[in-house]
Amino acid sequence: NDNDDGDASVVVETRTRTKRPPLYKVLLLNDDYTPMEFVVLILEQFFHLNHAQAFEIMLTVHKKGVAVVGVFSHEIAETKVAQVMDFARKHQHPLQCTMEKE
Ligand code: NFA
Repeated sequence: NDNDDGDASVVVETRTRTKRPPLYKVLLLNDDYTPMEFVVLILEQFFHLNHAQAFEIMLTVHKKGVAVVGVFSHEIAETKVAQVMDFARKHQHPLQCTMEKE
């Protein structure tokens, strides 16, 4: 009656691997036609950057051709890309915005 009668009290511990969901970089691409002020406006409106940060990133895209404007979950990144592409299209600017896995 002391719980030692052959009952195989074996505890099997399985290791749980907790993996974080992948993150996605949202990229803005340079072109020759979209006005600088329009790009700044987009960065302020959709990425919540202050004017100085928005201007700085706009200039980086202008000079380097591309820049990361933010890192998000897949769903948020897709939404940002869609918002930028819709807004640019609405104003007939060729601005391109894409996402890629980090
Ligand atoms: N290269 C554009 C211009 O000279 C400005 C621009 C910056 C466009 C960043 C797209 C992205 N008007």
